[in-house]
Amino acid sequence: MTLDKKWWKEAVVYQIYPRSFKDSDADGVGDLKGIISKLDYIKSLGIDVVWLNPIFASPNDDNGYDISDYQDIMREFGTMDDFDALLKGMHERGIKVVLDLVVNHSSDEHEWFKQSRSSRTNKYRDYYHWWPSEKGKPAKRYSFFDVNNDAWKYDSLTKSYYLHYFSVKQPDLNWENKALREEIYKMMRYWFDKGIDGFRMDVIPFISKDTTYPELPAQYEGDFVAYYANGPFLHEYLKEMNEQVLSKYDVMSVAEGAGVSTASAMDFVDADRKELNMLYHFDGVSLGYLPGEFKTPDPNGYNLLAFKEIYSRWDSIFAEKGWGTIYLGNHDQPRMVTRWGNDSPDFRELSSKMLTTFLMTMRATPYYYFGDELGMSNIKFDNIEDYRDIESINMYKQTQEKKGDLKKFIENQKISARDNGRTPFQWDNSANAGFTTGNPWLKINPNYLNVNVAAEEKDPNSVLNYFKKIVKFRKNEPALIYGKYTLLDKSNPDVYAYIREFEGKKMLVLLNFKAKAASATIADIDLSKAKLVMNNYIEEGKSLLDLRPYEAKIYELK
Ligand code: TEU
Repeated sequence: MTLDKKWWKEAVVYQIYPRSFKDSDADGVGDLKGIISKLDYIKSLGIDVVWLNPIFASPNDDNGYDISDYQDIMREFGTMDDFDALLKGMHERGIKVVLDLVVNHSSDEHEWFKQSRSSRTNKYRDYYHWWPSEKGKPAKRYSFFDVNNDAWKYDSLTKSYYLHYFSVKQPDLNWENKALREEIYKMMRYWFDKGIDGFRMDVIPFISKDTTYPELPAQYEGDFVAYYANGPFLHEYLKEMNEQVLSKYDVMSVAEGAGVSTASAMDFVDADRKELNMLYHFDGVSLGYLPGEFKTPDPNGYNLLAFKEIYSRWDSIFAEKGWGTIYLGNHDQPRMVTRWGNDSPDFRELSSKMLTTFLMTMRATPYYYFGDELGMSNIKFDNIEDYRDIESINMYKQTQEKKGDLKKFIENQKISARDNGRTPFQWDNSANAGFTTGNPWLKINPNYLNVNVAAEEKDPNSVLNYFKKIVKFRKNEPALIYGKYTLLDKSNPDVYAYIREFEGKKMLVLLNFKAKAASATIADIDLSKAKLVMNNYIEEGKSLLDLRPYEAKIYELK
């Protein structure tokens, strides 16, 4: 295997949700000046890249994923001068900055859409997807956020329907229109010329549409997401984007790979295809939900054997070329310790460290979500009134309209809702966890009194200090970055065991995913000279292959 070394393969990416990181002007919403005030904290983590969720002008129907001006900063977040200062501050600390490219759709308050909907002959009409009503209702398309999951909205001004895969205020942009694509490339160059280091590309697999809008083809059998991710000219557009923009800069690109499988992933990230560098998949984070239900956790929890199969399969496709990503949390996910670990008082810290060990020892670029380094957990709202996320609010309305079980809906959302991962960052045990002196836009987890930066910086055995330690360990250990991954003890239902090896060096990773003692079975590997180099327990355990609840161990094998 030829080793195609790249900085973005060796990086640890830290995702900041600006709305919830730090508020500097007491409006209860995080902002860029707030991030600037915490640059030294970010530096202290030892990470290399910061991914900021959308900071652009937006009415915030979907918290910034509905952009009304791609070259202006969201009013609540500050000004372009603030952004320039933030970028400078990050670069001075050797940290790269990746922004969020949301170009499958814009806000309906974008000037382009205002023009487009004003008349059927407006020059911006074909920047979006329209269906004239005299042709009847167009074929069903699924909308993630519409109360009726209907992706066509009738607009009386021109007696036409427009397409919106997400909320009604997020009309889909028409990438089949070259003039629109040129506008997007121009905007990307604007940000790259300012010095940003890459883009995370929001649902980029969805951008190409068959503009005859046929009925869902039979081979997709109700699987709209897979259909959306297989538009007719998707890869032509990504190649064009690379040729016209990405290839001109030393930058990274990562696709949010909704609808992308191991069968299609290389179409996006095979370097020979000159499209994108990386993508993140949804196979892992979808595990443990009941099929066909809205984000309904399986009462039996998730199956570790399936978890191991998914992450091993995604490693295997990049064995020779391409490159993977690894994450367990982001702004669309609940907190990883609640979803994948155990947020009870006995196990929250141990299982946070165990999950972090997994993320930092796989052969993929880790995308680590802010707050997980503290072991922040789900807030588990009891009332729909506490939610701010359009997805939770509209799906609750849908359940109400369908006379569904609202109590069950709320119970499910305690585990799976996106707002669980969006509660304000917990800085200290002062009012509002030090996030704001105003009224926070979203409630703060009451556990901030002991789960916070100030407390954990002082505790050598905190989740935070473990995070810093293992990030540093990974960055100094090429075997954990480029090393070959081999799954061990495949059928073990409790322990995830694997080897990472590079240039003769072997690292054994043992992770107990359960709240009980468990043992690994490892044959054909000489463990006689194994040296423990990382452990999430303070005291070393009694034997190498026996693990205590949620124990994570890394051994260097001579
Ligand atoms: O997410 C789109 C997406 O497909 C998944 O995140 C998921 O299906 C969605 O969150 C509904 O559960 C991206 C952004 O990450 C998300 O925050 C936005 O709401 C969405 O696109 C629209 O821009």
